[in-house]
Amino acid sequence: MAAAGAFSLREVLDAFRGCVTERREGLLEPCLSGWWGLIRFLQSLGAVFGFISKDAVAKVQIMERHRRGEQGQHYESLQSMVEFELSRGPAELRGRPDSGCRTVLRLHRALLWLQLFLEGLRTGHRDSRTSTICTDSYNASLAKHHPWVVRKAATLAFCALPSRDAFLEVMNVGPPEQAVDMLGEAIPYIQSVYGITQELFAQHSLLDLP
Ligand code: 1PX
Repeated sequence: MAAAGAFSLREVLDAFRGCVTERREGLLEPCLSGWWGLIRFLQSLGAVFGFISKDAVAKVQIMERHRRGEQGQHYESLQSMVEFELSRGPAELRGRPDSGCRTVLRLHRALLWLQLFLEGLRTGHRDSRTSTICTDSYNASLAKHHPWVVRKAATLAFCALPSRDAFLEVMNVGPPEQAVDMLGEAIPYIQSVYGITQELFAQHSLLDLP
């Protein structure tokens, strides 16, 4: 159990539990709070990850601006956001670098990385290298959307990751076995957020927004 007030990854991953409603709607606010927690965790891992957290912060802030803006009511759920942004016409949507759909798509792709990475951590051996798990998850997900220079910088940063057991330790969920159990509980929620977003974006042909 994490000490009171200490940062624990459990609360972060728990935030993703509240993202999908019974009607399979994706709620934006709990997702964004989950993202803030992940970003804080990433920042605690050191300055080498600064360029990654900076990009994630920028994207979460774009989404918060939409949610707090004049059209905020349309940004309550992923479904209402897609409907609203599509209603403005596909040209407008494809031409906007700060559209909600495009921004969510970037975070959505990163969520696939997270899912694979957490699953790799969960099922890895005690002495597995976190950097290898991270690189494999990255190559199987986000890497195909990134240019060479970003791939290179990301892969270099991954080398700074601590060993698997030390990593499970900094998650601050208790001893490694307890952290592994927590991951087993949390991963399905992340999969569910990923699944509904993938389905929604595929249905509206939004999976390749530039
Ligand atoms: C228990 C483990 C928890 C670990 C938490 C770590 C949270 C990581 C959050 C990463 C979010 C990354 C968002 C990236 C979005 C993206 O693809 N952006 C690119 C495209 O954006 P654009 O607007 O130009 O279309 C952008 O070019 C990205 C630049 C930065 C590099 C992104 C590398 C992503 C690597 C995956 C995360 C690695 C974290 C490793 C630490 C465990």
